[in-house]
Amino acid sequence: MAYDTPKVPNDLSAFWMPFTSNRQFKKNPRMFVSADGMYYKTSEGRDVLDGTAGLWCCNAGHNRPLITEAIAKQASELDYAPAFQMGHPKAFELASALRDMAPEPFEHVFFTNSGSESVETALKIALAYHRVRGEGTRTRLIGRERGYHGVNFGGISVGGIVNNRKFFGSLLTGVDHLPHTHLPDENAYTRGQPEHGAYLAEDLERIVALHGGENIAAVIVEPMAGSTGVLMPPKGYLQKLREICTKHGILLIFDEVITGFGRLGSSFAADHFGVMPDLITTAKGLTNGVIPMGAVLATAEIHDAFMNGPEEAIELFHGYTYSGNPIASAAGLATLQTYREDGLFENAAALADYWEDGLHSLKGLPHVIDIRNMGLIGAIELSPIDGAPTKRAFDAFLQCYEKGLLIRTTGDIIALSPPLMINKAQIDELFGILGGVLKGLK
Ligand code: PXG
Ligand code: PLP
Repeated sequence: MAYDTPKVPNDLSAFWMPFTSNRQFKKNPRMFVSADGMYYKTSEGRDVLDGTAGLWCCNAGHNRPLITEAIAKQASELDYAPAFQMGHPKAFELASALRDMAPEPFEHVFFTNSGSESVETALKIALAYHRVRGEGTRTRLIGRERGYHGVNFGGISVGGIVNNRKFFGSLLTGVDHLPHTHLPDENAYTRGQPEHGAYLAEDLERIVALHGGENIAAVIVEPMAGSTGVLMPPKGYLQKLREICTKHGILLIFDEVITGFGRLGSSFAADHFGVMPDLITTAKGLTNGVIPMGAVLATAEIHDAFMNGPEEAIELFHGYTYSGNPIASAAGLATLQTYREDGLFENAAALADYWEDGLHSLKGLPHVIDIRNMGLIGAIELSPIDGAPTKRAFDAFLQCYEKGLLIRTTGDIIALSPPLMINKAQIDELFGILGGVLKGLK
C-alpha cells in the first residue's frame, strides 16, 4: 500500500533519538525535509547552509545525481545478495576502486556498515593477525584520551570520551590510553599542525615498558581527532608513533572515518601527513553518507598472513549480513566517481587557505579562546558558562540554525566541516552568520 509520509510527524515519542536531548528536542523539534547541494530545507521551508556535511559524511554535498541514480538502478537490478560465500560484481569493483585511491601499501578492503563497525573489525583483524603469525601474546590494545572510535564495545574501550564510556561497565580488558594532544596554553590559534606536543607520542614507550611490547597488538588513533572537538596532531607526533610501533612490532591503526575522502584535501590523512599505518578504518564519506557503509583497508602484509592453511578454510571468522551490500556498493562507486569528476578533493585543498583566513577572522569575538583548522575542518573553542558547560556552544548552535546555518558542537567547541563542494561565497556566508551569532552570544 502506498502512502504519503507526512512532512512533520505528529507523534515524536516513539523514536528514541541517538546522542540527543530527547525531551528538549521533542518540545521544539528541528526537522530537515529535503536537501540539495550545500543546503538543507527545514519543515518550515527555510534554507540552512550545511556547515557540517551532515555529520561529517556528505563530502560531495546533497542530492548528487550520480549517487541517487546509482542507488535507484541498483535497487531495481539486484537488491541484496548474501555476503558470506557469495559475491556480486559491485562489491569487488568498489574494493578495487578503494585500493586504487588508497596509499600504496593498502591492497585489501573489508566492508562494514559504519565507522563503529570498521573500528571493531580493525581491532579484531589486528588481534587475529598476531595470533595467526604465532604471536598470540599480543592482546593489548592502546587508544588515546579524548579519542572517538564509535560506540560499540571495542570502540568505547579504546576511545577516550568519558561520557561515552562511564555508563557501560568494565568494557574490554587489557586496554591502555595515550595522553591526548590538546595543549591550549602552547598551541592556541595555530593554523594547521601545532608546533608543540610531538613528545606526547613518547608516552607509548612508557606503556610498552609497563606492559611489555610483546603483549601489545595495536595502537589506534584518529590522525586528526574530530569528534572530541578537532585536535590536530602536533608536528612530528604521528611520525614518532609510527616509529615506536614499528620498533616494537605493534600495529598502527588510523581511524580515518572523518579524515578519509578528501576532508584534509588528500584522499586520506595518511597521504596528507605522509605517515603509513597498517590498517585504516573508513565510513561516512565512502558513500557520501547516503547509504550506511564502512570499510577497513589492510596492507598486503596483514591480509596475506591470513591466507595460509587449507584453501577451503574460512580465513577470518568475521563479517556482517550487509558487508558489501549491493546498494551501498553502488552508492560507493558513484560517490568516488563524483569526487573524481567534480575534483572535490582538489577543491578542498584549493580552498583550505581561504577557509583558514575566514575562520581565524573570528578571533577576538566574545568568549572565543581558541581557533584551529586543517583542510576543510575548523574548530572554535568557547569559554564555558560558569556552572553550565556546553550551554554556550549549544546556544550558538540553536541561533545559527535559526539564522540558516548548521554547525556542530561538542562540549563548548564548535566544529565545522562543510561539504567539499563549497565555494568562496558560501564560505563567506558561513562565517558571516557564525560571526554575527558569536558577537551577540551571552
Ligand atoms: N571513528 C571516528 C574517528 C569517527 O569520527 C566513528 C568512528 C564511528 O562512526 P559511526 O558511523 O559508527 O558513527 C566516528 C564517527 C561529531 C560526530 O559530531 C562524529 C561522529 C559521528 C557522529 C557525530 O563529531 N564520528
Ligand atoms: N543477531 C542475530 C540473532 C543474528 O542472526 C545476526 C546475524 O545473522 C546478528 C545479530 C548480526 O547482524 P549483522 O550481520 O547485521 O551485524
